[in-house]
Amino acid sequence: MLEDLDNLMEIEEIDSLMVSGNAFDNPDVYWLTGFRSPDNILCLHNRGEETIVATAFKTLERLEKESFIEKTFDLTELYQSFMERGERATDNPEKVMDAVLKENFDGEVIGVPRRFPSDLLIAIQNLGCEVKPVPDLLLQARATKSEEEIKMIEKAGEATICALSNVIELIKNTGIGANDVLLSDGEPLTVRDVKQALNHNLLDMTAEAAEDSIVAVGQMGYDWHYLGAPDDKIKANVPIIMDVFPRLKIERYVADVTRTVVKGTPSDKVREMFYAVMEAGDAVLDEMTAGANIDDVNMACYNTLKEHGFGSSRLNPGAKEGMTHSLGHGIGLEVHEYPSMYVRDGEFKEGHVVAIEPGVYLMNEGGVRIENDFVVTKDKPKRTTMGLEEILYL
Ligand SMILES: [Mn+2]
Repeated sequence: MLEDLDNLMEIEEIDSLMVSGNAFDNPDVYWLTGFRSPDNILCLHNRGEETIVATAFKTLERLEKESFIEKTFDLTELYQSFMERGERATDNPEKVMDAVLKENFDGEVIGVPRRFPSDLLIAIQNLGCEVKPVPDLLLQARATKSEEEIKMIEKAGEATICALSNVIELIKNTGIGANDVLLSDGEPLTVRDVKQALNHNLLDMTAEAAEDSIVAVGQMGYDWHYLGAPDDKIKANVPIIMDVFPRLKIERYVADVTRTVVKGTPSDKVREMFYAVMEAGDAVLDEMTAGANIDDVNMACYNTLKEHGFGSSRLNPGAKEGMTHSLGHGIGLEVHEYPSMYVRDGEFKEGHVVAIEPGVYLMNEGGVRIENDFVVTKDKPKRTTMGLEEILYL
């Protein structure tokens, strides 16, 4: 949360944090300002003070109306002086930085996140400031969500479940043709059709696929990040993994949901995979509470799968089958945020919002994955992606 920023800066021993970019190419900027604009701005957060945004012209006026920033630094005159010489601000990073820092910074160390423009970085250093990379700081601050943020993630979750429900209905209403290919209105149903249907449904709820969606049919699902090629045919009697991670167009928060369905009859093995994955997910929820060790929660999942005869790369790094990816990840403005589940010594905190995605992958069967999003609380985690329970075959 924004409130955590000053503490994290103190731990890193930085006096100020500088962030540059725009809401659409840098989620840190949107998170820090609430300014949804394609215009690049410069944010300076002096420890213990309000964030200052330096910008010019109409962007400044819009920022004052649309963002939650209360302190601004007007660069209009400086930019005009560049224009008089036929130059732009980007031709003069040192002059811009000099103006901003002279007026707004009297500390020593400026922290910069992983995403920071190299020309600005060199300019600050040339001006004699000490620069410290703090690649994790904003990720850590963003990991714990405010009530407002959780509401937006819930909204993204509702849109995702709704879109997935409609697409599952579409698959359910198909016929089965030669070679088990599903037929919709007599035509083979393809991954292109399913993704188009997903995208239309999401747009109706002012959300859109953040990047792409995964629609993996049968053995293709063995590779858990196989996106699905447009011409892949949707088939009966094999698992169809649909992993959808859309972003709300206005609020910009995401959800991440996976369902695996079979039209027709699943093999006995796929049935076993499905129930093992369901149980592993439940075991995680029993453990995942504020203060719980991340490794312990991981183990609840992997040990449950092991009891069902499925391996994992966590228990055996050489594993080729079983659960060969991480338990999940934080979500927020991006599909992959902190907390990371790869870490062994971290703990879950109240307000973490995580996508938990147990899955089992076998070369000959494909994959089964079930993914839902949860808010970590002092008690049981609160699920934000309600609906579509227990679906295996249609
Ligand atoms: Mn995920």
